[in-house]
Amino acid sequence: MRIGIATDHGGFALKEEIMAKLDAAGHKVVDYGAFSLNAQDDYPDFVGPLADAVASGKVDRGVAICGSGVGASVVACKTPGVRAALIHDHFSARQGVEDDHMNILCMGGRTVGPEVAWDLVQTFLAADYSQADRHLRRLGKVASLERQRLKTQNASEERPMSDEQTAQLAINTIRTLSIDAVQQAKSGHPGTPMALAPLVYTIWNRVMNFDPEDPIWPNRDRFVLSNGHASMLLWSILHLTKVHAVNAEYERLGRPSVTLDDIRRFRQLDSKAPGHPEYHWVSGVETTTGPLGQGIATSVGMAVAQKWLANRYNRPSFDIFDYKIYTVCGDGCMMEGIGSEAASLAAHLGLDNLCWIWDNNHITIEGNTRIAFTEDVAARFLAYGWNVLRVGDANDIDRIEHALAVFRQTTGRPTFIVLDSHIGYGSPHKQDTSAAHGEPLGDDEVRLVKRAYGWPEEAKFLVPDGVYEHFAAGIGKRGRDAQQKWTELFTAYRKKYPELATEIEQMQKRELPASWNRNLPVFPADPKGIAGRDASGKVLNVLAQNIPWFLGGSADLAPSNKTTLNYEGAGNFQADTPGGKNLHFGIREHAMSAIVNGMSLSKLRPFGATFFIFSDYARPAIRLASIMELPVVFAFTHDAMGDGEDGPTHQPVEQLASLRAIPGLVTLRPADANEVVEAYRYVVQLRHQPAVLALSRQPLPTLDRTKYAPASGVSKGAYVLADAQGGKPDVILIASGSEVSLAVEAHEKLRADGIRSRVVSMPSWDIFEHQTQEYRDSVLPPEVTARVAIEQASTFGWERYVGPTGRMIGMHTFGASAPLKELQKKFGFEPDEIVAAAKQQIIRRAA
Ligand SMILES: Cc1ncc(C[n+]2csc(CCOP(=O)(O)OP(=O)(O)O)c2C)c(N)n1
Ligand SMILES: [Mg+2]
Repeated sequence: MRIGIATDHGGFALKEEIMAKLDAAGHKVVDYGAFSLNAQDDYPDFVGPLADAVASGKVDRGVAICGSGVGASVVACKTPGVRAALIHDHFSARQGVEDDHMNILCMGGRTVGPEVAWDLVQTFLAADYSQADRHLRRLGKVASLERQRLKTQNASEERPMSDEQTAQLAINTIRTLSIDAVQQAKSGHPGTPMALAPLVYTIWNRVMNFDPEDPIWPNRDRFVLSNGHASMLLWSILHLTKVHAVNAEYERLGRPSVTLDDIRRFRQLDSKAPGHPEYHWVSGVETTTGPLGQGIATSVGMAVAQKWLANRYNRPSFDIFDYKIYTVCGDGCMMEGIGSEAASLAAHLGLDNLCWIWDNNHITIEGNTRIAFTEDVAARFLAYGWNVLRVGDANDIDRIEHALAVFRQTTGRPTFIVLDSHIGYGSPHKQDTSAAHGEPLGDDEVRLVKRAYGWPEEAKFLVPDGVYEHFAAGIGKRGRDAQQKWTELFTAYRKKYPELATEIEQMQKRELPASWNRNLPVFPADPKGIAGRDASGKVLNVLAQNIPWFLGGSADLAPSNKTTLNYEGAGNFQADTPGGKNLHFGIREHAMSAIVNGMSLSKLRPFGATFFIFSDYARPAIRLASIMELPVVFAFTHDAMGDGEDGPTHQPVEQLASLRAIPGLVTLRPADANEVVEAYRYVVQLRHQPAVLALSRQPLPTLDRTKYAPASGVSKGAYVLADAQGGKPDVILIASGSEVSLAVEAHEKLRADGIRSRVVSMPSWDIFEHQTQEYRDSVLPPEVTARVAIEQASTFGWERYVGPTGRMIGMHTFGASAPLKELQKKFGFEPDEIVAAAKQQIIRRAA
């Protein structure tokens, strides 16, 4: 057994003797002092720490001695969870444990001799708590007295809790809510909330300007939990600060975002306390996190947005946008490549409104980070150009607060705070181990942890009196004051700058300015045509001029993607020109995609661009944009074999299929320049869906819309572009993008051969799927089963439109390095192939 022992000068000699005997008997003895015989020594100085050690489970039982033993027992019992008693006799030494779960034996050094004392100690150690019903009942009452005392401590007029004590109580409430929720759910991550509760407490209650009653106030400080597995931190703080719920129409609902009941139902269906932070599902969550690294990268987009918004809208004496972004992350976020990309760009852009706090606990799932992660992270961030600070103790809220103050005073670069912490803080058996990361602590350990926190051991989901009030007086008041001040400021701003104010209001509701579609180009018929990317570039330049908050850029491919906004005054977004509308993401597709998500979360209308093949590098953030329902535009060019000579590594094959599989994502592959215009017209009006545009590298004929159907059919996802004359079609040719004009050529050839064919341009499966059955049947009449689909991509999934007997002309392998013409021939993307396939279909049907 691990035995702690303590005394003052009154029992010094006895302590030394007992220690020697315990040692000889094979116990592990921890000496809490006194360490020499000195009449100035006072028992509280030694018995206090012993009591703490027993309560926290660091030692199993304690022996406390002073002159009479009275002082020692008085001090020991001050610690919640300690049951100490002054014992003189053998009977009480046993019974104290068996009946009353005594965990510290107190003796008088001047009243019992060494033999009796040793007999008492041995009896004490040999006894076990009987756990008989009556004893459990009594102990329950003792615990309830402790609990009451904890509750009333703050309420009591005579003995108000100090700020420090209340802060500690609030922090421990976050911890214990997290522990209880994980325990109840039988799944989740308790260790990091236990460690980071003081950090989250400090950011929220002492620093952030955030009004719990108005969690969508535009100038609120942002909090991002990038280590999303520690979601109980968020649910606890959203609950304790009484953040209100808001609906999808941005209406405040007047009810809490997260109730205690939600927390009790952590990770259960429909609970507002899901496994990971979910934007859109829980008000007060600024971004969905869980895939490590995404949150920190997204927060860079939020910081970019703040800089841009401040530049456009702030005026002398009108700091409409001056918010900061606080991002908490773990080792995982530091290891993921996307984090490095984002950190590098954040420093380049001098984002001094951005603060990342790294939970440096040296623990991930497989154990200590020494097995895989030994770099000097702080040095890395210094090298990027961040302001690097360190707080050596995650429990030191004053130093955390100070570091955050340094952040707010730092200009020209983002701030990185290394926070040394202990995962599972307070857990005697799990602290500093990966066991604290992702599984419930277990009932016994929960009790020990609560003991360590001075918490009633049996209480569950306890919010002690005074805690809600404490948050109301902190963030509640500060946030409300700031929000009200801002609202007054904005009222005056609206008077002085009505147009700018209207822009801000429209943007916040994801509305568009009245003239958003003015001057959208119309392309005349042209057999040579224009590349999808070129048409896209023209549209982007119009939209960016019509919609002030429409902006974006490419991952170093703007000249190829044709995404440069080159109209007068568009400018580049850089540290010293934060009003620019051209972002240069560098060759960082992962980060770019998360950053545009962050910009969209800040209500800008961003676009990001790269080659379609590298959508693979963007997919994790595209997926999150879909989950979060963000209207981000991804403009991906070089959408198929058009990348010719670059070969298979640059030729997308499976990308369309995989993006079409993402729920909620609008994927569009326009067939000609006018379809490009219509595609943008459609996606810009989306308020809650991201969109991918797959655009051609090579020129595509601009179809003659007097001869064929108008391109506005794009808004239906698929439409009849060219139809059979004089009766219903014998065969339907369905194509997207560059293959549509091939299908039109085939259609004309078939017509010359007297065969009635219909060409369906199908730029978007997703949009088409959302049309009425009637419309879909009108485009693809079920009775016409002779069908050919043509698309320069994996045929995966086309069965749904050509049916079990239809033909698919697509890619079954990777591409090859060669000029496009040769590739088209090699892989069968030629009008004659389509004609042959169509005829076969008709013969098959006839047979
Ligand atoms: C991209 C990604 N890969 C893997 C995971 C699975 N995962 C969740 S938490 C975790 C360990 C994270 O360690 P750390 O960030 O240090 O968190 P701590 O355990 O310290 O809370 C892993 C690998 C994930 N969520 N995201
Ligand atoms: Mg860690």
